[in-house]
Amino acid sequence: MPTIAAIATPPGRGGVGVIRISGPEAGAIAGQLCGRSEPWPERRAVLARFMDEEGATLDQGLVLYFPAPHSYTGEDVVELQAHGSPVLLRAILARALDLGARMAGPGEFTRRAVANGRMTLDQAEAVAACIDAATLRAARQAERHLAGEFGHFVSGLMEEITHVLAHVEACLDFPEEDVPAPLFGELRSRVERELLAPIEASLKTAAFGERLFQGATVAIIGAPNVGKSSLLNRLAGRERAIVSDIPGTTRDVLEVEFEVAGIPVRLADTAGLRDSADAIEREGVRRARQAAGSADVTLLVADATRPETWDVDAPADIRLMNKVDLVETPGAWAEAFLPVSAVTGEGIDQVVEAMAQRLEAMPAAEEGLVVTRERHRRLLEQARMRLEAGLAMLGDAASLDLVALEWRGAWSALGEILGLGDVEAILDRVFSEFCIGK
Ligand SMILES: Nc1nc2c(ncn2[C@@H]2O[C@H](COP(=O)(O)OP(=O)(O)O)[C@@H](O)[C@H]2O)c(=O)[nH]1
Ligand SMILES: [Mg+2]
Repeated sequence: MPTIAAIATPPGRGGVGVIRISGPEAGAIAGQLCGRSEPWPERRAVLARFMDEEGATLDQGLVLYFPAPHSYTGEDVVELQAHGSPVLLRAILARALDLGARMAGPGEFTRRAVANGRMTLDQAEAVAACIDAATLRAARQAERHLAGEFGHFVSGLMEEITHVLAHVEACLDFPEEDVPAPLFGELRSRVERELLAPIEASLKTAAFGERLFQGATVAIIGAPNVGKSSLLNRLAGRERAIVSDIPGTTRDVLEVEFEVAGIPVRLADTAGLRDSADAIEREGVRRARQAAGSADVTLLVADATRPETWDVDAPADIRLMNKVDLVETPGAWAEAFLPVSAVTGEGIDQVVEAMAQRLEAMPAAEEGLVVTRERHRRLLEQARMRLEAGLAMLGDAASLDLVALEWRGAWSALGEILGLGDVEAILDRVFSEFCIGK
């Protein structure tokens, strides 16, 4: 294995910047870089000077040495903590490359950790998820995955399949007529109870889980001047969109990020939908329709003081009746619209609640482990399909070997979540999404 190196901290200036080196030459390269001939003490910070090829000091910092196998990658790892200057960090990295390290590819440190059995593939994905998490709720889920909870769930299912298969294999050894009849019923209920039920339950969390990490989009649409921009400002908790009593003020789509039940949401304010002679406003209306078309949730806003805006049939996920502070009693719209006021804040909590429901956010209190990645969901679905295919054929001894084939397929699909199987191909796919230095 060649020794690899990369800057592990993000681009830009900071108090500290870290360069990571991993591989058999890591200690030696760091030694030459710092002009140190004696070996590095294990996992203890050493103050050192980082030097260029002429021996001139580039920077001072700390060196941490983690010998194999007890390191992040399972190889010898050195972390150089320099000052967080991009210029210095690049110069130190260049020196490490001169001394024989190779520039690490995206996610290569974590990939080596997987290859060396330091973590399973789902845990490696959780490393990326931890870093990418945009909300605390997402970060908490990522941490549970990183700790191996999801991997534990999956390997539990695999173990159960192995037990079931052992029974099937045992029957295969019987002469056909001797297979005890109650066995099929037992196998069936065991597969349903111990495998299909938990897989089903976890798949139910996937829509929420994927949104937790990828985020969702919500578009606010409606006629001009109903208070769309005011509502966006209210929901986002700050003044972002320009509010005015002049219809047609908002033209371009304006997005703000905020959280609904821990899900990162991009909330889009749009131009009021109307026919306009103004070319720019017309383009705004076109973009508004486009934003509504691609949004996960659309919020249609109407104005309690203007009955012509109470369009009950307009397609929308949630309908809001704004400016209820201006009317005494709800109008004929009461059935179809949630009453709100962007000015007083009335009804805003209910809007957020309605969005959370639409986004299938479960209450945080009941939150179990959540399926967070499309890759995991697809493999769980595949496992479910193969388990069901096996069940459909279960009934006579003659087809038992076909049943076993399906259930072995289910086992492999689950194994792929953990990175078993055609390892290299799976790793290529997963790690292409990583950033360098991880
Ligand atoms: N009284 C009252 N006025 C509102 C409310 N929401 C918006 N407005 C007013 O309605 C006008 C249009 O608001 P704006 O947010 O620009 O509407 P948009 O064209 O739909 O984006 C402005 O004068 C706002 O101050 C509300 O809930 N109550
Ligand atoms: Mg507006």
